Amino acid sequence: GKTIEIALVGNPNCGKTSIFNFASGSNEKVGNYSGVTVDIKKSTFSYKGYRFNLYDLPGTYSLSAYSPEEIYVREHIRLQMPDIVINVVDATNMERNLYLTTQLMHLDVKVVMALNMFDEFQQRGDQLDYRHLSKMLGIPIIPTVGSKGKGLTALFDKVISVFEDRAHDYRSVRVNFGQFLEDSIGKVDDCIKQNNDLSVEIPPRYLAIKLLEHDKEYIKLLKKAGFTEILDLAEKERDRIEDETREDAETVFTDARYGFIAGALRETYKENPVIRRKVT
Ligand code: GDP
Ligand code: MG
Ligand code: K
Repeated sequence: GKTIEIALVGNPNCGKTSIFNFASGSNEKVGNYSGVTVDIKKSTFSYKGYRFNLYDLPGTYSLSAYSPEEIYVREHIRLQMPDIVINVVDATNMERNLYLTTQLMHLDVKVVMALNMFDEFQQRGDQLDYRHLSKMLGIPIIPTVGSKGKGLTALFDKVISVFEDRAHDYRSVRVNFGQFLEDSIGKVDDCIKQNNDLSVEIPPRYLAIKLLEHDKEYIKLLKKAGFTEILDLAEKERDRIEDETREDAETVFTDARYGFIAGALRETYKENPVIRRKVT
């Protein structure tokens, strides 16, 4: 049969290891990830005639270059090139969890979302039109309860169908950063594309955004490889953004991502009007 390489990606404590354990029949410890070393688990099992190679990656809130976990996850995606990323999302904490999703959307990888903690979400009585959200994100969404193994059959069926769907355009939906930022992204993106050897390894638009955000690791990588033209242009465009907005460029992009998420949730999410919870 065919082999599908799958990476579990999500915030800490969203249920990745629970899903991993249920799927693989293993007995890894669940609980807070607090190690200094980045250690990942791999499991291989058969499902409906496919061989699944499943990786349980460390929890991350973003894909910036600020922590070893974040660098590990994005390097795993860049170098291992999983066929499918399962983005595990805590349904009780959509806004924060979707931040990582907006980063995955630019990585040119096929994503299937496990809308986990769905039991807790339902107990709250909130409502989420996840089918609509799925269309807005361009990502299939399957509700799951990782700790009980619920929804995992539907999740892995979806993994197979997305894997087999050659026509599936996983680049169809992207965060639109608005004309001002898109102008800068476009220029850097074009410059990267002119260097073919670079754009095969890292999706050009994703790299353009990261360079504009002053991502230390990618800047180091490009410096080492001698791509000064790209770096100079990115710096010029970053200055333009910071002069105009009077903010740090990374903050500008972060705000734009949260703006996109807020817009998507405004259209799809309704809090239970009866129960008013205390925000902690
Ligand atoms: P990870 O950090 O993403 O690997 O998350 P874990 O799998 O370690 O889960 C964190 C905690 O959430 C554990 O106590 C799990 O038992 C619990 N958990 C995982 N999935 C669910 C779920 O769908 N519903 C509920 N109620 N708890 C869950
Ligand atoms: Mg874990
Ligand atoms: K954990």
